[in-house]
Amino acid sequence: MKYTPKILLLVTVLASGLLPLTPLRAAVEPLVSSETKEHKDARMAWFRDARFGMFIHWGLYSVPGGYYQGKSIINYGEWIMNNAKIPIAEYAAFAPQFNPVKFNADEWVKIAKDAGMKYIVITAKHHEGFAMFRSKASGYNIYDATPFKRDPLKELAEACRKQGIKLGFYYSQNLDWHHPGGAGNKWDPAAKGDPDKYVDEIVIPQVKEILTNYGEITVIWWDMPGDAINKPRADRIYKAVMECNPNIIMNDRLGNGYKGDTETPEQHIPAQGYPGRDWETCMTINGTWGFKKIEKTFKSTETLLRNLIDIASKGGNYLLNVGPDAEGVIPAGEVQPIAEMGKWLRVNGEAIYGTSATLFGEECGALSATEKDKKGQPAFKPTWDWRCTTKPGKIYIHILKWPGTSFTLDTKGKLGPVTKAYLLADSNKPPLAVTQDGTKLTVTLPAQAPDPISSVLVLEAATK
Ligand code: H79
Repeated sequence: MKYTPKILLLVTVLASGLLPLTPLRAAVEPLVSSETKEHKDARMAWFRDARFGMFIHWGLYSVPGGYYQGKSIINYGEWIMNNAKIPIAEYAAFAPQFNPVKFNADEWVKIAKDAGMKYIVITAKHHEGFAMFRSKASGYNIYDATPFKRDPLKELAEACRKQGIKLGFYYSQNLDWHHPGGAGNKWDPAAKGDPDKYVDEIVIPQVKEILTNYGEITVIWWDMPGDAINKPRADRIYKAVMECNPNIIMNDRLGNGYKGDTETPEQHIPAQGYPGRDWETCMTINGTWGFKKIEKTFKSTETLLRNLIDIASKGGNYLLNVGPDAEGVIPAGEVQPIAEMGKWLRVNGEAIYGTSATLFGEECGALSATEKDKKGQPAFKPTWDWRCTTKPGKIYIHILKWPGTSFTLDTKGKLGPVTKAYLLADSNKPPLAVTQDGTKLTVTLPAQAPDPISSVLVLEAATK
């Protein structure tokens, strides 16, 4: 069926159910400030509850898997075309070799779900320019240019809907090393072209395809703004997105002053989060986003869980990446630690999902007096004793370093009398002894931590 954009907009708004019909977000973002706080809160609610999502980088780059002409190419696997300066025609010859017959959307979604992730963001098109969906706008796509002849995004969208996981799409709007007029390819003259034509004939039609052919898409994740996206082009792209789904969550990487809904720190966790802004740290489990055969070292469950807890304590989300291979299999080294995270979340998820940031902040660490970071600013030195998240009437202390038989906290006057204290991991949750002396709170703990990575102490008290 073919819908006109106006009808589509109405259908999307009606289908989104709980959100009020007006005011919609304006067609050009600087006017978005007219959106009421209530509307924005309703639009962001699922994202704020989710806290943990799966990023999937999957593209043609999984075929070379980090190798070109028998040599291992340094840096990110999805950047191989650029890093090895592979000519367009030669790179496109990976397409006939791409036949990921082991791809199983239900399995991928189950891996995310078992890990405790609430949403998936997958690369619909990365900088290489290859669409991972059936596209009428460009034949350079997985359905038309490979022997696979399937649309993985369609299968993923169906699996997500079945299993209750939200789906978002990453789309590289500026860098496109394949299509003429896209930015970034300075090594092959065939990339030269008119950026307006590129935006109007590739970006906008493809964005409309991914936002209308796959059911409700909840996130649009731009990346690497730059040359090809001047202000009028950014405005046209944004307008197209709003026509497709005015309730979508958009990140801060479209370019040209578009702030979007989310800050997107990459490969790091900011010292204090972004007070007053929604945010999401995206991070790899190994050293690459896109699959590389050479990558055999993966972050530990402990590191990943601490990151998730740290991020939640600062009010953010963790978008953790997996990079499936050319057969469509997510590397076991990535599945294993996230499955362990899921185990922890099944016991302790109450202290992560739908929580708000810490009442304190100093427990996260401090700026170094001597060391500088890459930008020459005082380096932030995290400490890993405990973190705090909150819900109305409850304070969760994530104890990372078990203190022995008692936990002491300076409440700084931020909570009222504690009416009950217990450990989330204790199945029958026997109350723990609590003493409060002014702002000094002491909780008696068992000698051994229930969980070697993090045990959650729940304090029931009013917060101020
Ligand atoms: O999609 C993932 C990355 O490919 C993309 N953003 C995430 C989510 C990203 N690519 N690059 N960057 C972010 C930062 C820039 C890195 C660069 Fe480089 C330094 C580009 C060129 C020099 C890394 C090193 C890539 C090639 C060499």
